[in-house]
Formats: sequence, structure tokens, C-alpha cells
Amino acid sequence: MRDDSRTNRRLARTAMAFVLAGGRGSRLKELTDRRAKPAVYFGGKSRIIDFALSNALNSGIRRISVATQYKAHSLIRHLQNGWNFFRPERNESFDILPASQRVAEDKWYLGTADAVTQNIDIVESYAPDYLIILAGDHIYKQDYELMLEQHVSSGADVTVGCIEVPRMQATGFGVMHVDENSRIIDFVEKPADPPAMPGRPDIALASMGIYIFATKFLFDLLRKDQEDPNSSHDFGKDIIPHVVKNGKAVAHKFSDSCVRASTEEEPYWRDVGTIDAFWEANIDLTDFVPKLDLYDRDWPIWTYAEIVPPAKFVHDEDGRRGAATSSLVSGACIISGSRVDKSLLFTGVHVHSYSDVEHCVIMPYAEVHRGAHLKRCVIDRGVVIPAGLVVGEDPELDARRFRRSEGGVCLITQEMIDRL
Ligand code: ADQ
Ligand code: ADP
Repeated sequence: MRDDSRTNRRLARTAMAFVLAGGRGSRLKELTDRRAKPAVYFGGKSRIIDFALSNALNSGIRRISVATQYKAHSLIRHLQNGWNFFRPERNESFDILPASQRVAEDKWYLGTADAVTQNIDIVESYAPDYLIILAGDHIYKQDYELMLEQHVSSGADVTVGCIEVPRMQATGFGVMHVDENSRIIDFVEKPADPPAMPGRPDIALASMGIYIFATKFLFDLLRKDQEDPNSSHDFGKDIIPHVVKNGKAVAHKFSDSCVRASTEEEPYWRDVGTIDAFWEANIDLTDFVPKLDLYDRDWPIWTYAEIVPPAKFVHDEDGRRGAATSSLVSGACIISGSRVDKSLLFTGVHVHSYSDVEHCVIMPYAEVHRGAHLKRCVIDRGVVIPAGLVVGEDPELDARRFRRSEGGVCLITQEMIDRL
């Protein structure tokens, strides 16, 4: 049974989630050539943005805005297909806000804060008391109602979600110092030499890029920021450091609101910003007991899924078994006379006879022709793998043909196959 704070959801109903989904995610290389990082497939069935959106929905939030910019077509199509069930007559809203030069003819969204500033009129028309600013590109499960409760009871001007990370990994994050009351006393965006937590030389306290503000407080700040010629109009670079210096910024520990089966379970939050991190977070889901539970019916990850026939596993005409073990296989997949192990197959993937697929993430409607041997690959949507292709045996050959990561994972797109 959930306790009262989880069933009342009073604060969540007065809040709007504003999801920043405009970044490219350039470290994902060719995976984000044609789609923004939030639209990249994850977990056998979903897209990355579904996690932040599902968290908002499961937290009781019924007003959501998504700001898009870079290569937004695939993302917008996904949102229109899967997230179209909000109803104005129930005081719900779901707005897709493409950077469309709303403020001036020559201005796209200049930074993350500007993505909010340019839509102040739209947000104000719904009059939410609180704004929860989220990034659309992280994998985690979090109950934002609990973070809202802390925000209100602490009297903070801004509450920043934070997580402990190994110090050397903190160079890509905002890093903060907090006092004994969790008040943020210092905040540096992407420091080259991240400051450690007191008494813990190997750990830094990193911002998750999740912020809660009272709407009015934030909009006053954004209007001032818009006039500031020295501002880059970014939350991490400008807005948060400004509040830390001139107001009351408070840190909210992810472990206080992350959704998990028991407090023994480690809080799970992943950036999946690189090919290696992306591959690993996907393949981890094939573990006997994965660190991220996609099967928790109390905290479902909603997505758009096409209505397709079931996955099918068949003996081929020579009587070879078609089987998948320790794998996540979506609808409309056909595995015929081949072996699939420790892999994720999204909708409509075909694996033909005599093939061997291991530790692979295969996106929708890709096809693996006969006798291919694939290990540690990420295969983009619709890629046709030619018969007999071998990947994962010869690192030098792989690096010449495909995008081979530091961790030895090969990203394969159709353009790379066409060049073979
Ligand atoms: P980064 O993730 O590096 O750091 P950024 O690239 O600005 O910050 O992206 C934040 C979010 O905004 C992403 O979801 C991205 O897709 C989106 N975004 C980027 N530019 C946008 C634009 N012009 N319009 C709309 N959306 C846009 C931030 C914080 C750090 C924090 C990390 C946590 O600045 O302090 O530690 O997030 O990952
Ligand atoms: P998704 O991201 O949903 O998997 P696709 O990979 O089919 O979608 O396409 C991503 C984006 O690239 C879409 O905006 C689509 O319109 C565009 N696109 C798809 N195929 C091509 C192509 N061959 N050339 C140019 N753009 C394409």
C-alpha cells in the first residue's frame, strides 16, 4: 500500500513538468544524426524521454510541456502517437513546444533557460503554482511529488535534484557543496577538477538537471536573465548559480524520492550519453535481476507501441532451433533458426537462420540475414545486415567499418553497411 503522500498528490496537481528535450546528445554519434537524444530507443520498447514523462505521470502531474529543438521530427511523432491522452476538460495538458522563433525572428532557443523563457506565455495560461524542470534524456524512476513536498516545506527558491557520483565522472555535471541543512552554498557547472564531498575525497555531489521553482519566482528571474547581455540563458551556467548566490537553493537527494522495491536497492539513474553507457544500460536489463525494474506495475513506463503481431520463434526448414535466451524481445520480431542471447530486439526485428546474436541492441525493423555473427553491437532502426557479416571478432576491422567505441561496442547504421 502506498502512504498518504503517494495517494494525495496534491502538490503534483498544482505543478507543471517542463521537459527539456532539445539537445542532440552528440556523444551518441550516428544514433543522434537524425533524431534528438530523448527520441533514441531504450529498453526494448521505449524511448529515452518516456522515463521522465512516465515519472511525471506516475507522480500525479497532469500538465506537461516538452521543449524540442534539434532534429525533433522523430520525437514529435513519438509524443503525438504515445502521449496524446491528456484532456483539457480534466484540467490536463500536454504541449509540444518546438523552438519556432516565438520571441524574435532571429532567435532559436539560446539555452535551456531560454527554452522556458520563450514559452512563458503558454505556461502562464495554465497558471501552475510550481514548475518542475526536467531533462528528457535520463533513465531513472523518481517520485517528483516527494521532491515537491521538500521544496514547499524548506521554503527554497529552487530545489535541485542531486546524486552522488564518483568525483572523476563529475566533470560533465553541475557540482555543488551543501551545508548541514542541504542548502547549496556553492555550485560550479562542469568543473575540470570537481570538488569532493566533505570527508569523501572520491565522491562529488552532482546536479541531475532537475529543478523545482515556484512559477512566479522563476519567471521574474527569467525576464531579468533575458535582459542580461552576459548570460548564456542556461540553467546550469546562469540561473542556478545566480539563485545559489542571491537566494535560497536547496539540494534534494535522489535517494529520498527514487522509486525502488526496497531501500536496500541502489538508486538507479543513468545518463546513457555515450555509446558505451547506452549499450551497457540496455544490456543490463537482460540480467537475471536487473538494477532497473521495467516490470513494476506500480510505476509503469508508458510509451507508444505499435499494434503488431506477437514475437515468433521458429525452427527453420533445416530444423534449426530459433531461440532467444536472457533477452528482451518486442512484438513482430521473428527469430528463425538462429541464436539470440543477452540482447534486446525492438519491434519487428528479423533474425534469419544460422545467425548468432549476442550482447546486441537491435532497433525496430532491422533485419539480420543468414549466417551473420554479431557481438556487442548497437544496430540502428531498419538496418539490413548482410548475410555472413561478422562483427565483434576483429577489433581493427570493426573500427574501420563501423563506429567502434572505447568499450569495444560497434554502432552500425545503414550508411556504414552501404559503404562496405
Ligand atoms: P547538460 O545535460 O550538459 O547539463 P544541456 O546540454 O543543457 O545540459 O542539456 C540539458 C537538457 O536540456 C537536455 O535534456 C537537453 O536535451 C535539453 N536541451 C539542451 N539545449 C536545449 C535547447 N536549446 N532547447 C531545449 N532543450 C534543450 C545539465 C546541467 C548540469 C547537470 C546535468 C545533469 O546543466 O548542471 O549536472 O544536466 O545531466
Ligand atoms: P525514428 O527516430 O523514429 O527511428 P527514423 O530513424 O525512421 O525514425 O527517422 C528519424 C528521422 O530521420 C525522422 O525525422 C525521419 O523523417 C528522418 N529520416 C528517416 N530516414 C531518412 C532518410 N533516409 N533521409 C533523411 N531523413 C530521414
